[in-house]
Amino acid sequence: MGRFPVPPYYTADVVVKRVGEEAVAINSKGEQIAESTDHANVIQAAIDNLPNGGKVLIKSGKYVLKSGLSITDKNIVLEGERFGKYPFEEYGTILIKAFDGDLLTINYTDSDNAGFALRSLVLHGNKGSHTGRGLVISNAKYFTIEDVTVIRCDGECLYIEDSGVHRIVNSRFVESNNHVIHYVNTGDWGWMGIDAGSAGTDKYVAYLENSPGLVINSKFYVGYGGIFSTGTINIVNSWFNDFEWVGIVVAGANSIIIGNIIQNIINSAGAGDAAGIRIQANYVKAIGNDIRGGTSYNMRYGIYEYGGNDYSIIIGNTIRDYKIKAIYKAFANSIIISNQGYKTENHGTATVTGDGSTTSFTVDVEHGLVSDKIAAKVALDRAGSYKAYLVDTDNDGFKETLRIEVTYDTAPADGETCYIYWSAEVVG
Ligand SMILES: [Ca+2]
Repeated sequence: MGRFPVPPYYTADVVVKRVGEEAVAINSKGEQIAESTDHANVIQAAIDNLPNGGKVLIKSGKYVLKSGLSITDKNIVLEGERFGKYPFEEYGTILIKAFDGDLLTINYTDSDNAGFALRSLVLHGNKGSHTGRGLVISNAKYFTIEDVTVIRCDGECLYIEDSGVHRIVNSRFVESNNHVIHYVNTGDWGWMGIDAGSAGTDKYVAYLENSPGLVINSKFYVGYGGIFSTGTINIVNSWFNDFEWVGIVVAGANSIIIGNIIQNIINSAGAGDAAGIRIQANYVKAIGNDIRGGTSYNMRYGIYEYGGNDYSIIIGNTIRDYKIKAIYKAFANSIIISNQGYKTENHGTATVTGDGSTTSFTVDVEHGLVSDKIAAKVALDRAGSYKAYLVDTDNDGFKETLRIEVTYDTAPADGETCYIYWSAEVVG
């Protein structure tokens, strides 16, 4: 194999490309630094030849890896060419795993001097044939993963431990026999526009241990659960679909779950606590989420409070298709108001019709609230007095009726309609 000139539009320190059965690596002087039918060796040689701050561009094509790739203590960019169709497109850079072990490992001795970027790559794990994880990162900070796909891994597609500040943007992590994404002791991260799904049996799409971060405009689907987080997490405007037990488990205090769509909680095992959102930490806020259990599925609760925690704020959620109750309140000091599917406030208008002589009337209204520990207000549209109290008219132990006894100062005229305005609110 001869030398290949590097055209000036290759803005990289080393370019790797497929030529026949081989992969070749060419440096910025146009010198070929590696060539082999063992494509992993060529890509690894390209990485190893790079100075800090350098970039490897792996040209579009399929590269079959017979061993794992690693980046150790190097601040570099590893970049492919944008992939087209998912998953077996002809126009992108695809690294296909043909060995047992982790596909790409990145780690640093000193996380304060860490930092790298991965862009426009497909890491293909081949989970039916080979064990191991996809992308494994340790002790790193200040990194960016953009337009990267990691698919079909036997272990986690993305595993990050003991790491810090980073962003993952417009990337996909799909199909694992384990959790699809797994973080351990990794904080200050953000995912924006990621797509992750198809976890292994009883596994989560994202399992986050002591790893606080932010999720925005992302998509999670198919698994035992969507996200499980023991660290403080903010999940904003994201979409969760098709889970066996739960959409989101919030086990980190002060987390905020806002504006998400959570749907299709299957619960084929019939778990008594299957829910859209499960809150098991203090000071969690669940605001403006749309939770739909799925009409043919078996979600028990929309939002479920669990354990010895407290002080949730649950406001303005829309909850549908639950089997037992929209919200299971277990905490003494939660604030739960203005949720669709879980009425804590209600109001209405009742009427009585005069006959010219009667001054006292009794009307029953159904308050429609989730509790019968309520306070009510009443206003009459003409002078008079009233008393209002709760009654269990059907003797089922729940006082569903607000009874209002009215005595007007003067008898309404025969045929006169008098209006009684009421409102009621749960207080316990
Ligand atoms: Ca009743």
